Amino acid sequence: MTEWWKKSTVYQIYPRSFMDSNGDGIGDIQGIIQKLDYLSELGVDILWLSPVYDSPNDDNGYDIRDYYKIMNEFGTMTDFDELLNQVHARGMKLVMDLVVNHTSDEHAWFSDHPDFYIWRDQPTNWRSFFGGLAWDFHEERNQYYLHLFSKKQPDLNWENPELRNAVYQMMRWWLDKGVDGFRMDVINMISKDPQMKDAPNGDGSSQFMNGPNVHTYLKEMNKQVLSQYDIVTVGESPGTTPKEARDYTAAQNQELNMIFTFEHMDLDQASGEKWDLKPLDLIDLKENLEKWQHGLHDEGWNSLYWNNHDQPRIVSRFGNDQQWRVESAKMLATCLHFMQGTPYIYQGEELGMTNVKFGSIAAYKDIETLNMYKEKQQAGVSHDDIMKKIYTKGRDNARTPMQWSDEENGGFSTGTPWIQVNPNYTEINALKYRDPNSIFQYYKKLIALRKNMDIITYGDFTLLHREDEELFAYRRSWQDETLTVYCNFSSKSKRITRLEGKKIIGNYPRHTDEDEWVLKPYEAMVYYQQ
Ligand code: ISL
Ligand code: CA
Repeated sequence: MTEWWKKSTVYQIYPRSFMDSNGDGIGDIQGIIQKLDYLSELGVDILWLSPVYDSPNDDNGYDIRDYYKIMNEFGTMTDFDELLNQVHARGMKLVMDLVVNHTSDEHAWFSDHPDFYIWRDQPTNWRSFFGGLAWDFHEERNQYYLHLFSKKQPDLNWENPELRNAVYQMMRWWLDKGVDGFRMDVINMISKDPQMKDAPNGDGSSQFMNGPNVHTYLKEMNKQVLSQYDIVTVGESPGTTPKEARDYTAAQNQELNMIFTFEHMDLDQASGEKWDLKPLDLIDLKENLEKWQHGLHDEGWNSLYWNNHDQPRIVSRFGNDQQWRVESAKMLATCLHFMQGTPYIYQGEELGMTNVKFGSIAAYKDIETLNMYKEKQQAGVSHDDIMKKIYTKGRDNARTPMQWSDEENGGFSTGTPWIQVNPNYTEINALKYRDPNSIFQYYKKLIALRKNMDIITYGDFTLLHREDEELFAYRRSWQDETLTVYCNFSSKSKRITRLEGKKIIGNYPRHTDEDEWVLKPYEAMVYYQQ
């Protein structure tokens, strides 16, 4: 089968916040259908939907109650089938989120098939990702069950072959319907070390991330399901090194096509805790991405992303969301999209949407944020200090509704949105997406260039100006072609030496022909030479 996904760009939709078609304040499938022409115009190849399955929404759909049913708030299976047809009719593909490390505790399996879950008489000291102990006591059974995430997300027991078969059957059901692949939620956590033991600081990750049988299970899944279809797979895998990533993604291993890694998302934290804030050192970012570019160049494949529904907005994070918002949004896009791998765009990134600062904790909805607020407050951290963490890293930064227009609620809903719209919707919205200078049009060009230039897909990667703390520059080379990418990550002007060749894209209209060139604030430019 061809590796078509190597030339594709993926667009992630968080359905709850994308477009509300019926005024109940919650985005839905008909809303997505209304916006397909917009996405098609952007030129993306694959749409990835965050979970749309039936769920009590303890974690916004990442707690699935029924894998075979669409969440009522989002619509019906008929709406879903229409969406799939409409996506295909536009020559795009549709990828589903597959959440099979855990289910909701309201899934029928939790009572009918308790042996599908993980039970112990005594808990370990592991902490859950969402705070508190990762074990909860179940009265009837008189035992503890494991939940790496919320207590309404019990972990599945992949040691049980019956459970694995039930998962594979469900995957086949969706693939037979015609979906084009899966993004697999925390798939590197499905195999737990059977000896589960207490861990320093309650961090049990070495006993469940990339655990003892994970490759056996993925090879089995590949053989029984994935290899039978022409699809794309991407595994979400926190705590994974390039070596482990090769094991998951090298073609001959027959597991997954690519994975989401996290190292570059953890560079602005001072410790293992995401809320322990630290400013980004650009050299760390450059060296980290260089390591991944080299690590997966000949074997395996990278996914490229700055944003998703769990991360703050990149323009507020590594760019400048004030004076240089448009410039820095385009610069960040340039920096990412000329690397080797499959790029992912998260809804609103193509508009340069920013982080949000709600004054009151009551405006926040994310379980991770709310649990953290309570824990820190109990530990004596001041309200202001906690809010600063939320403003910088909270997941709701990415989850405020899409800003379609300057109308009420940013054109997202005629009702009351489930989470407030970022008040900057009056300035930042999709109304002028056809303006040739818009961020949207810039992304559109990047997507088209990737399709037309093999060097972007196959070329090798060399970091330039390694020591420079403000400039991210690199070269791609393939056969007799080279691409030179220069990105200024600062609001200062930077003098550089003249680049040879032809400029193929940049976020400022001009470039001088003098011997000494100056990069403007957040300027990005790419030169092509043959
Ligand atoms: O979001 C995180 C930190 O802020 C991560 O720890 C995140 O929980 C982890 O990357 C796993 O994420 C995925 O699984 C979670 C879900 O809450 C996330 O939205 C999802 O992307 C549990 O299903
Ligand atoms: Ca709705």
